[in-house]
Amino acid sequence: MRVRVDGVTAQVADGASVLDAVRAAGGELPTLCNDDRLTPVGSCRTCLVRSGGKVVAACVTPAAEDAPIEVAADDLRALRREAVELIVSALPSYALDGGPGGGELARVCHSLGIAPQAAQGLGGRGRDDSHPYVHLDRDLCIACGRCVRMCAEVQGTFALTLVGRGADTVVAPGTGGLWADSDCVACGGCVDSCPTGALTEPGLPIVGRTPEPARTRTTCGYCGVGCSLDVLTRDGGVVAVLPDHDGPVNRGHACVKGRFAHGFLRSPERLTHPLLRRDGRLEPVSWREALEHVARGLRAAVAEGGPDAVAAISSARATNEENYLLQKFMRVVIGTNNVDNCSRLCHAPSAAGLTATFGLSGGTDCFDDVERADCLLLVGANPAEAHPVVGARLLQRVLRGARLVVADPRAVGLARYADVHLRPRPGTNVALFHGLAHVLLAEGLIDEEFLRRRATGLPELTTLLAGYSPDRTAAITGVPADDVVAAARLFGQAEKPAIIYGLGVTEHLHGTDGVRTLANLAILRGAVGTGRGFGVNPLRGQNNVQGASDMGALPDLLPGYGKVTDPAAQARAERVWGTPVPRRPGMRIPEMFAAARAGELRALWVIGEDVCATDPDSAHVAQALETCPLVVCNELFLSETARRADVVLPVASWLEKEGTFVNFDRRFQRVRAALDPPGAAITEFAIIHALAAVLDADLGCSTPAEALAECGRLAPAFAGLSHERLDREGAVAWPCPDPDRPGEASLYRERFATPDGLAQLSAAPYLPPGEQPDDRYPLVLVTGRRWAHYNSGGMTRRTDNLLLDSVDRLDIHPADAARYGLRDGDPVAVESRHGQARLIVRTSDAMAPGQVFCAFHFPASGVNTLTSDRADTVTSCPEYKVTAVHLKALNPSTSK
Ligand SMILES: Nc1nc2c(c(=O)[nH]1)N[C@H]1C(S)=C(S)[C@@H](COP(=O)(O)OP(=O)(O)OC[C@H]3O[C@@H](n4cnc5c(=O)[nH]c(N)nc54)[C@H](O)[C@@H]3O)O[C@H]1N2
Ligand SMILES: Nc1nc2c(c(=O)[nH]1)N[C@H]1C(S)=C(S)[C@@H](COP(=O)(O)OP(=O)(O)OC[C@H]3O[C@@H](n4cnc5c(=O)[nH]c(N)nc54)[C@H](O)[C@@H]3O)O[C@H]1N2
Ligand SMILES: [Mo]
Repeated sequence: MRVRVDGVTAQVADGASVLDAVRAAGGELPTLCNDDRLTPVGSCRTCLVRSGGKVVAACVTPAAEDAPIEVAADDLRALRREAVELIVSALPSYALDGGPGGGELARVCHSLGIAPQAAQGLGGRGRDDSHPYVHLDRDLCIACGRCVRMCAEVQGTFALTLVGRGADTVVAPGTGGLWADSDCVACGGCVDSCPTGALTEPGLPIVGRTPEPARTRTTCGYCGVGCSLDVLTRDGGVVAVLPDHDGPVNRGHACVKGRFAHGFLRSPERLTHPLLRRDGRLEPVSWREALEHVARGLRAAVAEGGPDAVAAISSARATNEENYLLQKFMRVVIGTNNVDNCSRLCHAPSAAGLTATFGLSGGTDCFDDVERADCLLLVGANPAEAHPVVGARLLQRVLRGARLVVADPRAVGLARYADVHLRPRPGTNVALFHGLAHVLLAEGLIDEEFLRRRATGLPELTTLLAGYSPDRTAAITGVPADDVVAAARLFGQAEKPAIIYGLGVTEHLHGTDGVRTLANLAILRGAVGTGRGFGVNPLRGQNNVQGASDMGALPDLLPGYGKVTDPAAQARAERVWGTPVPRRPGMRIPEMFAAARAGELRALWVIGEDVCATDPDSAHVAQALETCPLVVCNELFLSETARRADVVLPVASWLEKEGTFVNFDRRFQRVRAALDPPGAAITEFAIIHALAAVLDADLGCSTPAEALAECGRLAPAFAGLSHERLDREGAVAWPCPDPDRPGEASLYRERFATPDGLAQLSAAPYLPPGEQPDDRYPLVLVTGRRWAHYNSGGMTRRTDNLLLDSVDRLDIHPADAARYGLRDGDPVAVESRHGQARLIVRTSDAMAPGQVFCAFHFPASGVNTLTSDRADTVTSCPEYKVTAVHLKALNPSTSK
């Protein structure tokens, strides 16, 4: 549509507002209550213009071809000035202290010629500084409602409201009372949107004060969402971390971890020197001494047990380039395939299941496609807490009309918005998915044309599904038959269904079967590889768990997923590396510990994984480390694992190094150093090179950029990627074989990448979980995540997130709590067949009777002494989601 603004013509999209038209024509128009991320409300009158002869607020008025727009006329300027003067007059004198370079309000005032002295309010409404990250100065609030809309329309928490009347209107938590006691999940959206400084975070001074902080664009190093962030630094410290408005996944949003949890950087407990165990104690030593000790230990291990007596656990927290270099070190310098990463504990079943079903080891589609989905099937994932930015986008999709089916034993997060909430007994997914598939088939809700042309395995599956009627499914899973039917109909009748899933599918004895039988549902509907649906997408966990595996930090796969046993893949690697690569697949993480306990593993290098806190059956893990003659640990802190190591190497964190991460939907993004690492800490990249040098080896690729380039020569899927390209384009998805063509964000439009080009339906039968409750251990413990802490908690416990959540709690249904005589806040001993943990009781209606839930963010509580060594039969991913336990009240409330 063509619009005219003060005589200048411009093109805007249909439905554009007058404000859009003014901007398109290059006009300048101040705004206050407007934020492009939010629905406009037109309340502040700062953007008054004349359109079609009438004075209107530009942000809420649709532009029209036949309505010329006037902006610059003197009377309009005066109107705008009066509107803002009125707002400002009620504010205290310090409101405009930041000067013209200050906050948004100061800039607007400057542009309208309003002097700082216009702020003459008396104030006196007070502050709320109760929350660690969000502070409120009520006197600066102009009731524009941006924070309230941010909380509703972007975050979806609905924690804020406007209270009071007229000039006294002010933002407040909807629960009344203090901010700290509200539903706020500290995403920071309200602070980012506030134009006046009424909402601020501690540490972030009024902008405009000199010196301006330096700004570094990077990718978040917590979870796999891959939020693009701007890190503001000054004097060697972080001033603030702000979401990038153009971030491909986060689009101007963030969460409590990426946005606020950076305090660990300056923790006095940060490791700043290499440590070496002498006479049982870890003592600071020089890098030379530490590395020579490691080199001697590695040589001795190889001399005594051969190269396979050495193993490394690579880090999904570290960059692609570091993971690439480590697996190259193990394969080329040591000569073993004994390298693995925490994908083993997490989404190894996704990698195996999706490869078997569709051909590639990653989600099938680009997350943006979810915006078109009309039905979301969210299975065993709690994105509201574990992937908050994705969770927020999913919720907005639902609020705008998509149907939602949640399959999770707990009523958490998005479940309260679900059309149908399926609550299977933990460990019964395969039966549930077959039950859903049974209904799709029985009711003709399948895409026969797609199944004929693009899939295989239907006859076998059809035979199997005969045994999974809704009633039989209900008997196995505990989900009412009617709910199975209702959910299948919602999914089956949707035009563009989407499957999004998490660890509730993978961390089971039959996790790979779970992934494959879940994928069946998308195949039956023709909702994958057709652009019609959003396919099948795991919410991968760590910031770079996809990348660590992509880079070949796996015992059976080389960079780019060539099998170590495949002569063609071997030949490619050997051409690039110039040395033979070991042929025999290496050990997986649990096999490494078993080999250590058996005395066969003589050196273990653990990089950025706190195996003694987060691997299952942790008493046995500690035993393995005690038996292994050399344990080296790269860490930021003296973790449970570092404590037991012989050598501890201090490393740079994600905010202190260069490289790339791959997020959950296969996008490569740049990671950039915003700070120097503390003390003598250096990057893993530098450490691996330095150790190779002490061993008289040269790994080549001296910079991270060169390492990614070399990986691209070895792995065709990454050949089109480079740091320089990512600097230019921001994010690029793999497969990306060609530097001149975009990456393939949505896969399989022509054919699947399986050997026959077809999607493979799975007819795996339901098999029961490994752990079963009995009379002695009658409850089922599910473990998972809480929003404020991250995995081992090594980082988040060293930030003010500790003020948001300070203990590991055991969630329990009120009826079970009553049976055990437990009340909220009581300490409780949880005992399994493997160990004992100590937690604090929290009764919760979100729990089903007979089940309890806890996280594992406080190693001292001992949660992973409880979990068993049972693991997915295909990939060895631990059965973290099912442990039989019983409870013992430690301090019965009757005695209080
Ligand atoms: N705040 C925070 N965010 C994180 C992390 C963190 O520690 N803290 N960790 C990151 C990592 S490494 C990962 S892998 C991701 C994990 O992200 P998620 O996969 O979302 O995490 P979990 O909470 O472990 O498990 C998800 C859900 O599975 C459900 N579940 C358990 N058993 C079953 C079952 O048998 N069937 C079904 N259908 N559901 C079941 C649980 O009730 C739980 O709600 O989060 C990442 N993000
Ligand atoms: N009971 C139970 N246990 C679980 C799970 C569960 O659901 N239930 N989930 C499992 C899953 S999915 C995962 S992924 C694992 C995660 O388990 P871990 O990987 O052990 O946990 P993190 O806390 O993410 O990170 C481990 C350590 O890495 C360090 N670190 C951070 N950045 C870097 C870096 O750049 N370099 C180095 N060298 N170190 C760094 C941190 O200080 C921290 O101590 O936990 C698993 N454990
Ligand atoms: Mo994970």
